[in-house]
Amino acid sequence: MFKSRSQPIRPSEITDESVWRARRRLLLQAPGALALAASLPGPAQAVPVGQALPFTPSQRWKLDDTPTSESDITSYNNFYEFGTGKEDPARHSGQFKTEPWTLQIDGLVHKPLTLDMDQILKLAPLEERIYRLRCVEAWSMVVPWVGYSLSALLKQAEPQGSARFVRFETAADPETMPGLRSRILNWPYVEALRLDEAMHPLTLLATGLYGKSLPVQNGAPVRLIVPWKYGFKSAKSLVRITLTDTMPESSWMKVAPHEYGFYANVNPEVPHPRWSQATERVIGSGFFATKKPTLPFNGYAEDVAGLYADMDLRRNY
Ligand SMILES: Nc1nc2c(c(=O)[nH]1)N[C@H]1C(S)=C(S)[C@@H](COP(=O)(O)O)O[C@H]1N2
Ligand SMILES: [Mo]
Repeated sequence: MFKSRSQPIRPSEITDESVWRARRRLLLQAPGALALAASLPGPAQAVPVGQALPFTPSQRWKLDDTPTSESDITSYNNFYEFGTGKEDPARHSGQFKTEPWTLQIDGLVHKPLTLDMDQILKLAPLEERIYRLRCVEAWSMVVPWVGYSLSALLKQAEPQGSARFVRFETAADPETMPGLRSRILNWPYVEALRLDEAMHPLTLLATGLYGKSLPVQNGAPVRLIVPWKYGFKSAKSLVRITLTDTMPESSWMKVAPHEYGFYANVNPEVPHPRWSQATERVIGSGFFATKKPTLPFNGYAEDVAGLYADMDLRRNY
């Protein structure tokens, strides 16, 4: 049943991590795990926030680090459409409607698509991938996302030979997003990737976290996750994906071009103009927050450094 988001999520609805861990062990052990999970009440037209999703744990992308607690992941957010404070997105997103939802794929493609959430969820098998999310503000989290490679979706649309970039546009509803009253960014929030970055298997189209559909504050119902780049590239609540032949201007490039470049690859050697990027504060480590050294490409250099082989990463930040 679709739950009206005007009511706050009760603590009892939030899966305790131990439950998630036990469920995950079960999924890892059972060979018919996906079939079993798929027999759980499947997504109807509506995609309620916090609904269990059928997934198989990724064998390839799973950090050994302990995931950040679900309560930290869902209460410490950047989602400026709902305000600039870390607690604003959880507090002020109750009116936002994630159903019905459509995601449009257009531009330089042979097959433009308009998909509803049911179609998005069924387009490819859902995987759980445990990624690090590194914000440009020098904090990080470890998040068990649910989703599949964005490439699966892009392939369905059949990119044309002339396509070189992918532009991501996100929801902008002034009625339900109080942050739009602020001019801190110009709305809608826009991000972009080069086509080869967008097609890289690490680039995730995420529909859930901790085994359940995304809470609004984390980008419901469907968002982008690009784990080797600063978090701002990972656009939330996607409504449109457009393939182009020219480099799109992202919202952050527009507002502060000297601070936020197109690439935004995590790079501990290139400080932000106002602070260092050499270390990061690990969210959830309590009052005595631990700091850890930031890794090139957020630890994914082996997977993605080849994409930038002949580029000066100091200039192309
Ligand atoms: N539409 C939209 N997407 C967004 C943002 C935003 O303000 N609006 N903030 C970005 C930033 S700066 C970060 S760090 C991540 C945070 O994702 P999380 O709240 O799920 O941890 O979302 C990114 N995606
Ligand atoms: Mo961020």
